[in-house]
Amino acid sequence: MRDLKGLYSALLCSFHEDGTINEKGLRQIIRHNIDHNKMDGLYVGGSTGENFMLSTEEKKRIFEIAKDEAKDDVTLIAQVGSINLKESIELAKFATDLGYDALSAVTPFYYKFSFDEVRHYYESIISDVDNRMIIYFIPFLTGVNISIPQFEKLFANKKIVGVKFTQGDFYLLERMRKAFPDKLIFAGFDEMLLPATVLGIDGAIGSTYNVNAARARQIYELTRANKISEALEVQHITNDLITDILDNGLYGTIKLLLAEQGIEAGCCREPMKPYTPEMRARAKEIYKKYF
Ligand code: SI3
Repeated sequence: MRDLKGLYSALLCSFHEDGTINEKGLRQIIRHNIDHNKMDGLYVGGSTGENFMLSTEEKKRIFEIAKDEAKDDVTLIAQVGSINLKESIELAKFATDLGYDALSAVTPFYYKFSFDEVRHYYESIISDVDNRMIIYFIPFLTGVNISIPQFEKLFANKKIVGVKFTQGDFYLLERMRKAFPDKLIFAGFDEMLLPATVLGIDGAIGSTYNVNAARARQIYELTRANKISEALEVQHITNDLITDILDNGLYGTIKLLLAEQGIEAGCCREPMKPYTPEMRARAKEIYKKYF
């Protein structure tokens, strides 16, 4: 069984202007992450992949393309979460059959689900598949919080091996590290990679790693080697870059930065807006400034 620890790019999906998947572009992004960025793994079908705007068939096609292109070169995690539980169960089976190393599922969102309902959701997704599950915990987008005693209940299921922790609460992160030394914790905020690494994470999953992988690797390795001031220098540059990316539109700007490197990263999916000339021009400036 493959070790899941390490740094993952949250995989972007390339779309044509009409919103259909640009398979050639998607394959180029995957190869770039493996060959150039030297990532340990890819997190496929997450927020960065614009997953929650896609049909079931499109989600399956992206899982297929990623596995076909990556083969066994890197670790692959399939994000299968959806508020349509039947779809999540179907996608979990599909990704497991394709040979994905692990599954992940966002907490069910939009409705105010009770903890028992959240627990039922995770148990149902994994009950019929022989695979590992990483909880995708991102309360700032889902509004779903999970307490330490609730995590303990979820982690009682041996198939639930970890959490993608997209949260800026370092007290909670420290409490989780102490409470669950044998579970995997992946940091989800690229701008907080250094402090999360200090607190003993097992890896990180990020959108900006698609373009900023070398700096992310430096931050992670320098921090683990206790070279904190050197790591902080790199985190400062990284956070200047992330601030500029966020100001210009997160996923679109990362795609435009990839396009500067000759990758057909394409457009974002509606209702995300098309690129404006100003956004394109700003992305070129960002590229010149940081790369
Ligand atoms: O599922 C996903 O693709 C992720 O959540 C990846 C990751 O946690 C990113 N989160 C979101 C919501 O995009 C971060 O990498 C984030 O973009 C970055 O830290 C900038 O804030």
